[in-house]
Amino acid sequence: MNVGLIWAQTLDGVIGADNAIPWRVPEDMAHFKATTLGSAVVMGRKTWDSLPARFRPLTGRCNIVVTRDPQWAAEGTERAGSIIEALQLAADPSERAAPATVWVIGGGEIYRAALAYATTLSVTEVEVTLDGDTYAPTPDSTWVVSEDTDWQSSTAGLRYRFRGYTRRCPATPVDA
Ligand code: VY7
Repeated sequence: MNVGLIWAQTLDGVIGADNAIPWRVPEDMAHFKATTLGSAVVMGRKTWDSLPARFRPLTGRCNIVVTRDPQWAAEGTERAGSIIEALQLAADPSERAAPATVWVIGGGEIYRAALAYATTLSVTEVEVTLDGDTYAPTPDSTWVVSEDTDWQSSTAGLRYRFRGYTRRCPATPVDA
């Protein structure tokens, strides 16, 4: 099973402020929906809370929510106590078919914990600078850009571009 991380960020790597996305780019929401449809999505409990109630659970996707609270439950979701547990749950489902890809959809704490297990990153860069309290993880040199679009203009005014990354195998020293 492929593990992907998908996020949208400002030029400085801000992904959130006060538990919300501090810009509006409808084309990115459409890209997010099209990319994740038919997959399992893993999110942290704060990201679950940030979704407007009418959009929860995200339709057409298996919703897995990570929380340390063993009592937490919400209709249409599966609960996991850690990222590892969430990925295992996505890979070995008891009541449904295993999806080809699991998309980790946020937020900051979950992206940082999931980066080590990921094979793909889908990053939308929004051409804006603003203050936030939550940041995207930083892909290290094992990540290579596999897709890079030109800047596109949103109907909402801002420009945005899509960038895809895949992991190359880490360079290890040759035996002596
Ligand atoms: C999160 C919403 C937030 C507020 C209002 C509506 C990339 C995005 C995310 C997460 C954009 C969101 C929504 C949009 C998606 C709809 C449901 C309503 C759907 C991410 N690149 N962009 N995000 N929804 N992780 N990565 O806007 O959601 O998919 O059905």
